[in-house]
Formats: sequence, C-alpha cells, structure tokens
Amino acid sequence: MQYYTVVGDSYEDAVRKAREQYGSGIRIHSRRDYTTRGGLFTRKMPRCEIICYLASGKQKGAEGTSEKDISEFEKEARTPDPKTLTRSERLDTEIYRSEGWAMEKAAGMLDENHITDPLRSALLEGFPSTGDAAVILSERIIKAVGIDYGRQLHPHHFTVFIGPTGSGKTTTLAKVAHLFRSSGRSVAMVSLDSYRTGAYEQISAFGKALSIPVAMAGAEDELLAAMERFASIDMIFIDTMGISPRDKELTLRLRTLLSLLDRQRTDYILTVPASMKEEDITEQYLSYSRFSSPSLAVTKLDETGTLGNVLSFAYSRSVPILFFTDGQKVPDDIEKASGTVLLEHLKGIGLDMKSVRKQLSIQQ
Ligand SMILES: Nc1nc2c(ncn2[C@@H]2O[C@H](COP(=O)(O)OP(=O)(O)OP(=O)(O)O)[C@@H](O)[C@H]2O)c(=O)[nH]1
Ligand SMILES: [Mg+2]
Repeated sequence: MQYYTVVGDSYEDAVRKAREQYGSGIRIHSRRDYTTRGGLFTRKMPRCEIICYLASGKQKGAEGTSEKDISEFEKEARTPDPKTLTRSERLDTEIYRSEGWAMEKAAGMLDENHITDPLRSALLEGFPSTGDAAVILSERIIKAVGIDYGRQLHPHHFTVFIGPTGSGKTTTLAKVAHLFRSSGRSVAMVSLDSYRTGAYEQISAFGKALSIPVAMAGAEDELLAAMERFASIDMIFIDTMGISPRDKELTLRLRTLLSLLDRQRTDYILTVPASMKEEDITEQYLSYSRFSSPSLAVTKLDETGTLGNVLSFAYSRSVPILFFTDGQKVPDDIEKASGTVLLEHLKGIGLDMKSVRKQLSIQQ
C-alpha cells in the first residue's frame, strides 16, 4: 500500500488538499499538529500533517466528495487504528512512520534546548532516517562538545577565574578549590578584586569556612608577595573583578596583573551563567581571548531550563567545558563536566539521572 504525506494550515486544509490531489478514496492514517519554527521576519504558524492512503479501488475522480466522507475522515484521523489494517499494511505503516522521523524528532529536541547553528547543523548533518533519535543525538552531542578532562585531572599551578560581573566567579572558585583539595592537593586563594565593596570579605568568609588560606592582591607588588607566600602550595586560585568588555582601562589593569603569572603554568576558567545569551558570552570571551584561552565553568544551571546558548557558543569557538554549578551552596553545588552530566541537563535527550538519583536518596 502506498502512503502519502500532505501538509496544510489546519487539519481541514490538509484533508482538502489530499482529496484534491488523490481523490475522495483517500483514507487518513494519522495526523500530526505542529508549529513552524518562525524566524527573524516570520511568525510561528500552525501546521497539520496527515499521512493518508488510498482505500482499494477508490481512485481519483471515482466519486464526488460529501460532508459524510469528511466527517468519516476526521473520525479516523483522531483515532487511527492500526488493528484495522492487514499485516502487510501495518508493516508498511511502521516502516513509513519510522523513516524520516528520527531527524525531525532530533531537530525538535535541539530547538527545545535552544541549540543553534553551527552546532545545530553539525548535529543534524547526515542524520540517519531511522533509529532512536535521542540515542543518536546523545552520541553526537558528546562528540561535538568538548569536555576538558585534561584540566580536571592535571590542572596547572595557577587557575584564574574570569567572567562577567555576578556570573559566579568567586563562589565557583571556592567550590573548585575545595574540590581539588579533596583530591589531595594543597590549595590557596588570591583575590585581585580590590574594586567591589565586600569582595575581600566574601572570599575571606569562604576561606574561613573551608580552611583555605586567602591573600588580597590589588597591585603588582601584592600579587608577587602572595605568589612568594604560597610558593610551596600545589594550586593557587586567583579571583578577578567582573569587567565589562567595554571597560578598556580595567581590562588593561587586569592584564598587567595577570602578566606576572607564568603562562605555561596558568589555566583560565571563564564563568558563564547557563542563561546568558550566546552573543554576550562571545563578547566576554573575545575580550579575554587576547591573553587567555579559557575553559568554561557553566554556572546557575538551577536557574534555567536550557543549556543551548552555552553549548552553541562552546562549539563555535571550540571552548571545552570544565565544570557545571547548580546552586549557591559552597562547596557542594558543583560537578565536574562529563558526557553524562551534560546530557542530564538537556531536555528530552539524556538519561534522567537526576530523578534516578533523587529516588535513590529517598530510598536510602
Ligand atoms: N542559583 C545559583 N546562584 C549562584 C550560583 N553560583 C553563584 N551564585 C550566586 O550568584 C551570586 C554572584 O556570585 P559571585 O560568586 O559573587 O559572582 P562573581 O562573578 O564573583 O561576582 P563579581 O565579583 O561581583 O563580579 C551570588 O549570590 C552567588 O551565591 C549557582 O550555581 N546557582
Ligand atoms: Mg567576585
């Protein structure tokens, strides 16, 4: 049996088109309602796609249309019943339904997660027409988005936190320092933020709560003194002030201070809230890219449902992800980035590990 797909603005429109094209012998197998994506100058539009077939012996022009027929079609479409088909018809239908749908489903998942080009196109390129869309997509996402396992295992002596104001630099720094100390390294924290009121008090409070030594370094001589003081410590975490990419003077001051660090022994971590727009992340990244090639700490995952902006940015600039944070609690609300954690934060794609974990903790 031959199946046809017809798309209309509404169900009635699709049925009308199908009847015009294939005649009144058409039978509706199933329907799917959706909206078009919309774009810069176009609105989202409702669409209805019907899959239909020709009832045997009823060719175009064989009979006229009647209101009774239309209502019969509608009834069928609302309650498609594969049981009424013969075995071979059912088989045809199943093949038809799986073919070409995987890619469409995958595209829907990417849109739901706000994943944009060029990552979107890369993930959909040559997408198989059959198979489990979520599984195929998971594998492709993990391959496309870089995770910085190297830095997780072998971090450098200095780790500098950079990023927009309020993005979570200081909080994440304290969490990361604690994480590395738990793996047996000695750690210290140095703040270069002599601008924001209360900045030193904030990092000192974290230092006190976590028993990590802290130094303040607003000028070059103070930074040199701190480096000398902590020379025998494995990892020194350096906090910076949030700067606007347009504040050239502050950027220059920060660069001057950071130029004292040995480049070969320094990692940079750009903290970006998961909800931040891709253009804004790119602007921040570019303002620091002259003197650093950072990895990402994606913060405030608990405040947003989508990770697409950050992933689209990470892919287009080849910036690997190092950490995810999902809450204000120091030092607990942090996870090292991994494929599983990444998928966990994507809607409808990954394993629902969060609810599995929740269930396990309830049972314990
Ligand atoms: N919900 C949530 N809040 C967070 C997270 N990380 C940090 N915050 C909060 O975000 C606010 C700003 O965090 P900070 O660590 O001070 O950010 P910052 O980038 O150092 O800010 P400046 O130094 O002012 O540029 C604080 O209230 C934090 O508790 C997170 O993962 N989730
Ligand atoms: Mg800060």
